[in-house]
Amino acid sequence: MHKSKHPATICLHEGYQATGNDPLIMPIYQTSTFVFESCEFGGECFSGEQNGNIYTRLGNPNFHAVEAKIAALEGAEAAVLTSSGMGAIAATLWTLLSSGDHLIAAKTIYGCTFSLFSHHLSRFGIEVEFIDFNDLAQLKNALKSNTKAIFFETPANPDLSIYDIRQISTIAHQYNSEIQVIIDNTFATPILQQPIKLGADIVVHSATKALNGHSDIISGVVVGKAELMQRIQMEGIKDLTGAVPSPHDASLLLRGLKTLSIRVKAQNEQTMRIASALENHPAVEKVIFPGLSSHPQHELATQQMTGFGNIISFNIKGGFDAAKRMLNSVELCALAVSLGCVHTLIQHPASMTHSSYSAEELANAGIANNLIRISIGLEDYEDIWSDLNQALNYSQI
Ligand code: LCS
Repeated sequence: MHKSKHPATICLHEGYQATGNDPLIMPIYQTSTFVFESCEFGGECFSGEQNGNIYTRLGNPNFHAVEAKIAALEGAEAAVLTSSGMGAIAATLWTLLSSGDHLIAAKTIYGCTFSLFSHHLSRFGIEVEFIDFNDLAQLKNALKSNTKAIFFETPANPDLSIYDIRQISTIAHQYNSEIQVIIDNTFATPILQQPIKLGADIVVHSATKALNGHSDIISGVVVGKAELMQRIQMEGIKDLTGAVPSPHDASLLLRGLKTLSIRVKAQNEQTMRIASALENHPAVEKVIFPGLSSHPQHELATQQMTGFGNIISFNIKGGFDAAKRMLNSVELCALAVSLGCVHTLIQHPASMTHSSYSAEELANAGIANNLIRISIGLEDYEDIWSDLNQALNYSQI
């Protein structure tokens, strides 16, 4: 399909288009392997001379449909589907990095990504340096001849920091055009932000979140130049991690993606209203949401994104005890990790999603014990607010 279609149309039509007597909905290719019409054809599929299906760890028509849709949404050449967001990140880094290389990462990122970077990559001789990407002097000082990649989330999990993708990519590429700028675009989704168009090289997603939207699969995706995606597929996924999704999960993701654009827009609207209501609640010390003028990078978010997303973090008055009282008294909102889906989810980053950070690392990353993160879903605004309001009131008793 032509790439200039609008996002809502791409969400529905890209990747699989029924023609003739085809089923409207793509069938599920629930198979581990594919039959070769001849020995010669099989060999040519392996050598890359033929584009045929081989074995599901190397690709599957359901994966290709999802990959085409997400690549088109991100304005990129290609995408590779993985079994999880962590699979996407690991497959990318295992493909790009070798012992002796240097990775520059943001100090506030999802807990398991932080754990991979700080505890595990070092076991394989990779040096990781954590910085604040809003301080560009720190970035300039950190760049070295062995810097191979830069990694950050924007908005970041869970402090919703916004980083300037265009400026950071320019600085990195001016230093060395080979440096791969990797953006985790999970919070924004390609509906709100397209990092590759702003100069980044690679986008990764936890497709478990808004891309699928319904909390019924774990999945991930890597997006970027076709040649590099081919390497990530054939090295990072095929040989190094085996982080392959199932055809059934790919089919669920293909379905979830059909409503991505409309879900994101509807969730954005009510998240803005909830953020404003939280700002006026006496139990709340501070609301962190890029759509509020009080957010330190509100202007940048306005330029770089076309909406502010569905995640709000806030500090509650009364410390960890008040946070626990609130989280234990929500009724409609689910006390659960994950985000971006149609249900409203609420959780405590310091003891849950970011528990792999030590107390000192949490303080350095700005994740306090009274910080609560909410992912606003598609329930009616009045019902979400009524539940949050009663839980906030109860937290202060
Ligand atoms: N990147 C970001 C920004 C994430 O938030 C997550 C998971 C991942 C990558 C990893 O994706 P997964 O392997 O789970 O598909 N974040 C979670 C969170 O904040 N709550 O639960 C999971």
